[in-house]
Amino acid sequence: ASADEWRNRTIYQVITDRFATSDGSSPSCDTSQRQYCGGTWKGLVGKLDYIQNMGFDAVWISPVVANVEGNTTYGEAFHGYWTQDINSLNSHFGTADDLKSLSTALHNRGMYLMVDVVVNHMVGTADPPNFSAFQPFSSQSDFHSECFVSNYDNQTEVEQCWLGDKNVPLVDINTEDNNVVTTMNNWISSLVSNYSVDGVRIDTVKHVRKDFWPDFAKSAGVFTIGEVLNNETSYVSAYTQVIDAVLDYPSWFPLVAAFQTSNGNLSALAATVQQAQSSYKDGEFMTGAFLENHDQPRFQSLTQDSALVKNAMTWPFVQDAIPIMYYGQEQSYAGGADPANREALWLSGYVEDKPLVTHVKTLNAARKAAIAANNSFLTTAVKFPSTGSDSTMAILKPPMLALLSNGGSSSTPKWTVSDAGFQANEELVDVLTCTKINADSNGGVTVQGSGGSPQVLIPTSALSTAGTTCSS
Ligand code: ABC
Ligand code: CA
Repeated sequence: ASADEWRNRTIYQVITDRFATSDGSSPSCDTSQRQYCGGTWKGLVGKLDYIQNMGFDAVWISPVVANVEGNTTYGEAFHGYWTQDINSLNSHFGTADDLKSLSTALHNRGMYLMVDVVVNHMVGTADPPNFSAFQPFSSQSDFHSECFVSNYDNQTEVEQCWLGDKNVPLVDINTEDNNVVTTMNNWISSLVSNYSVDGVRIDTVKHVRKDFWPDFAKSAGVFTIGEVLNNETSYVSAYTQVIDAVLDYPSWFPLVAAFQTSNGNLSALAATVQQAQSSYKDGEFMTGAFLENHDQPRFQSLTQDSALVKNAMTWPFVQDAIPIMYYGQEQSYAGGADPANREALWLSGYVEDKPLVTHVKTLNAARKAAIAANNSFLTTAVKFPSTGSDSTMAILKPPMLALLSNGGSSSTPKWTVSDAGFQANEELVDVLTCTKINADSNGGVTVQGSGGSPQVLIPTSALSTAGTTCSS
């Protein structure tokens, strides 16, 4: 699928090993041990109802190729990022037919498959690594010579030295070599066609020279979204020129900071978004917005305040980017830094009758309704009208007006938005509670909240066309 076809999607991110087992069993899974816990592609197929019931229409799975086998200083390669052979699949997750069945099962539901891929490195278990264990790059000359990245301000070092350490070196592929380039381009093209992949998440993008990426993305032939782990829009911006999209790390940092305490700075979040809107190739539209992922402590390890959690979770669904949610957030998983943030989802019982499952389901439905009601919703950049207070924030993307606050559960937020762009006296509904209010005679709103909860206002008329939440 093309970048344009991904715009209206919302993505559920899973680590295959931790999402679902083939037979639906629930083996124990101690994250601190960093071992394979038993999740498979077949298991995922069996749990697509759970994902689709929340309203997601795309699934991002962890890397699929064969990895380092056995134990290392940092455990086993259950996460899939320790490639040894790009031409074989990781048999812990199933067979080629299983992966094809996953792709087919998703497509039968109108959902997309996104696969995570690593180009930057192969992974060794000793120093120097055993180059002959790598496929198809099995000679030392296929790699940059050994040096570990230590100065992230030196871009040449970032691109040509190695990540990891001497215990588990991420042996840096020589992506300046023409044979390597051709092999990688052919590989991504086959991977996408063999498994009918709809989109590709590219790992460690900033660790490969920028001009490697356009041909690689073209060879993939589908939507590409890259990981550039940096908090500066000015740094990340350059990568929006070479692949379709980037994960929106620059706004992730202020997002977490804004909502993890009542002292968080909401205007810093808005300011970062505005910088990205004006400096990225397609503004914020071609980015992926997320609150959590497999590399960062879960948000609920930072705060347990249910109102702060709901506000922060709302953000990715009400702004310009493609929303991405990391599995387990809906079950209130609260693991800290890697590896604690990679809990097995089966231990939750996949219970659907839970507040955050309902919350995300409603947010997905509201987004769908907004898309249906305004055919320029997906290309209209969000604005941040003033609200009259530092602890509240308004996000306007017609026909949707999201009202967030970071006062927490014991606060009673109030938003006064004089220029919300609604019709005079128009009837609106907060889709999170199905409570109705009316715009004022200027199309603005004054909203008194409770319990620190966010609100997502949409005109009743927009909801009824979509025949969805709160419409009866
Ligand atoms: C393993 C263990 C860890 C242990 C580590 C040494 O080894 O699990 O507990 O601490 C995979 C696995 C990991 C594994 C690693 C290394 O491999 O998933 O569990 O860690 O063996 C991607 C993936 C990630 C994956 C890899 C490797 C890359 O999403 O899951 O990890 O294929 C860098 C890379 C980034 C990478 C990330 C983990 O490391 O750039 O692509 N993610 C600074 C640097 C960043 C750097 C980051 C790491 O530190 O600039 O480049 O990311 O912590 C902001 C700045 C940022 C700064 C942050 C901290 O602050 O703007 O630049 O980031 O203000
Ligand atoms: Ca590199």
